[in-house]
Amino acid sequence: YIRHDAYHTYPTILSYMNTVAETATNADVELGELGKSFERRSMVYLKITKRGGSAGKKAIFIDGGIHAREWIAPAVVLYIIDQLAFNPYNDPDVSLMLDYFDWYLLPVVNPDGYQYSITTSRLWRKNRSTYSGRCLCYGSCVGVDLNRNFAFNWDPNLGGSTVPCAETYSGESAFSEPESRNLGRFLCEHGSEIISYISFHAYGQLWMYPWGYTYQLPHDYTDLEEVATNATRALRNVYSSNYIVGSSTNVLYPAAGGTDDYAKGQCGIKYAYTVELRDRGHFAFILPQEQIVPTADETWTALKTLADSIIRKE
Ligand code: 0X9
Ligand code: ZN
Repeated sequence: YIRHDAYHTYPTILSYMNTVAETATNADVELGELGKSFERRSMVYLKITKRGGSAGKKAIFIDGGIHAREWIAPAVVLYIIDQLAFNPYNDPDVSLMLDYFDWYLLPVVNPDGYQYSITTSRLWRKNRSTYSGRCLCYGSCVGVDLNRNFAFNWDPNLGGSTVPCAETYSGESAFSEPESRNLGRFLCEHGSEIISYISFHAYGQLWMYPWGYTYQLPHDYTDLEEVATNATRALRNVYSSNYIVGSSTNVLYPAAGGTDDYAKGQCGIKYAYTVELRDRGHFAFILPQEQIVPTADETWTALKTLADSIIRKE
């Protein structure tokens, strides 16, 4: 098993996921692969369902670690996996969550970048792709910002960059990267089944919904706003962490090519969110390990309320 008060390498995360798939006591757990990363790492997810079938249920898809240095995001996804698969606190809400939804959990969208941020460069953000033809300015032009690479209103000049060395390089074209292609394909293949997509990032304590590519709001934004407001209210009740709710362009900045816009705009997933976890800038990306469990705890509470709010609305 795995400690939740420490960050883990990608190989450790993979072996934990294998263990969960074999030993889960509270649900059926299936291991799946979205495809391979640029460096040929396996992008592994878990599907967690109620014992004895899931016919016709809606699903909730959760990911983390699309940005390498945001270590709290994979850690929170692992904590959620643990709660759903083992229900260690015998929480009666968990069976409700499994009664109503199937769960897809992808802890690390960007395993190459994540591993690189552990072994070599703590503040790495992008993936680790290299292509012949990309310039070698300033000695290093490795990597694309995967959250600028999704094919819905893709625009490298809108919160991204056409410069390969930039931190927010959007890529040569939409879906130029295997990681974004793999995730995008899965989301749209399961688009009619998935009712909510939640992507964990850090930091800033923001619970954001689309759009990121425009200041305009989705036609159903009041539904997204209501569910997010309920979730963050519940979150606040745990350790008094304040979250701001709003569309990502309005509460953060415009940026096209994100996963949330793609999930909603291209795949038709109604409740699409990007969540910036703790903190508000004190430790920033270097969130101490002591804060993993409290962050995961409050986020888990938010997630229960989110699921419950969706049940009651739909
Ligand atoms: O810029 C991002 O990709 C996200 N913030 S972060 O500091 N974690 O890098 C926010 C993405 C919000 N969603 C869209 N812009 N679509
Ligand atoms: Zn991020």
